Amino acid sequence: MALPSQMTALRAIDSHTGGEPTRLIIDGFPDLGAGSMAERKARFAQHYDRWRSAAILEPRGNDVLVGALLCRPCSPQATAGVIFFNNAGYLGMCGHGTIGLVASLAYLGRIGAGLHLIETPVGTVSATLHDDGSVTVENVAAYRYRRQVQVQVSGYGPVVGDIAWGGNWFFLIGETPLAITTQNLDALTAFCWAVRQALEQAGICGEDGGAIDHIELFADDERADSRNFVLCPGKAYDRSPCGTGTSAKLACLAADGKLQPDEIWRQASVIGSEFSAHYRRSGDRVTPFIRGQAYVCADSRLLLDERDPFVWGIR
Ligand code: PYC
Repeated sequence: MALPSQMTALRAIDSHTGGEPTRLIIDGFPDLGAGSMAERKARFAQHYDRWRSAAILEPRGNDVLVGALLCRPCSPQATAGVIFFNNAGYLGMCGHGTIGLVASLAYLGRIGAGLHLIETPVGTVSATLHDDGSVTVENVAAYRYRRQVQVQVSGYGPVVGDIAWGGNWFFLIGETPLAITTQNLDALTAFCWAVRQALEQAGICGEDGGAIDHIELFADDERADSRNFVLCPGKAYDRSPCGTGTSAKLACLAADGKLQPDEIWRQASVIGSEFSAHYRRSGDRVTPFIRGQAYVCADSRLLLDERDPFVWGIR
């Protein structure tokens, strides 16, 4: 159907990976030009940020959605480039989102089973689409930067956690004052948000000076090796076990000698979805492998009407 002249359309494929949604934009975005995904992400943030908010914020989206902009890759060997974004800004890498991207490209008939290279702003990852529809992401190298860092959290007292890189910066807390259950979502969110603010106020950041914008809590789980709660940068919690967060966890387990290379780690999320993960050594870092399944749940056109006062989202 032809659109009225005041309207622009974005074609979006929505999926969810273990309950965590990904909105893949495959058409209609402004051209970000050439260069690496890091360069294009910088251009996106500087000149086209309102397109992020139009695609992800209310009234078309919500705080939980992670956006993924499909880009032409630089390398002819790569299947795709991608820039991930959310309600608060941009992500370096996103594990559940990469699984969603691969499932969406398969739904579109653009790829088949096998190995695919995907360029992201923090490096090239590879993703294997299996015959059963599940996807294994070989993530960028992960590592623990600092062990057992103590931060004073207002209203909670001292909290201790590890700082690790899994494609984003994480603060991983083993001892939580709260049970990780869906009954506690508000309290878990408030605690993690307080930790995040305390880290910022104390000037504690990642090795490259980047904000530690993901807070991850762990507890035992009846079926999996561990259950987590991950608070994302825009204050939404991850419904999936978080691919980059599981990568950061693998790096900590490896550093502590608690998990051997190729040994399987089953990470459950707070809602009970699971990733199966393992790692291989890569110098002083680890290469994480994260396997999960995504389901496509919408194939739609987002319409941007220039007469709409909220055309760029409720910012
Ligand atoms: O799966 O890596 C991930 C992720 C990051 C933020 C939300 N999900």
